[in-house]
Amino acid sequence: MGTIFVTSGSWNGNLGGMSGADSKCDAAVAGASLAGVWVALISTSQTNAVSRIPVGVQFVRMDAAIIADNLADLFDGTIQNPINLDEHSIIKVGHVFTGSESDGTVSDNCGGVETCGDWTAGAVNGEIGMVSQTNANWVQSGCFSTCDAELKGLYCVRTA
Ligand SMILES: [Ca+2]
Repeated sequence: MGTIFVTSGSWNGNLGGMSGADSKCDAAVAGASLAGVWVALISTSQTNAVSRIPVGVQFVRMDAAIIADNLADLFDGTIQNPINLDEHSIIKVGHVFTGSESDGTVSDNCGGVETCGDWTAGAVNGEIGMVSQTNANWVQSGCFSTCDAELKGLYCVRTA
């Protein structure tokens, strides 16, 4: 448990809701023949990302580099190494959809709820993270207004 990768794939903000985002993580996991149960690290207007992730585990990257010592450490505004390895342990650059603030709750700092319409897209705001970053920008790097256009990845977390 606790491994986090960034997907090699990228999509627009129409992820098919939270379940669709989880399915994209499942497909990446299957494609790389990884074990376990995984979820996408995203929030919706109804669910905070922090509530989807287990307490009491250490978070590591695909190469076992430590990301955070526990859930509180993951969402305290800094991580120990950037989450820039994909499911095949290949370095990725760019952004991911998170819909989340640095504390793992749903992003609402740009005048709405920045979840690309709870991941159904349309030209609404979505919060994104930058995979190269270890400050709060890893999960909250800005609101993004063209959910229906540009492509972003996802962070996937092993929860069991
Ligand atoms: Ca931390």
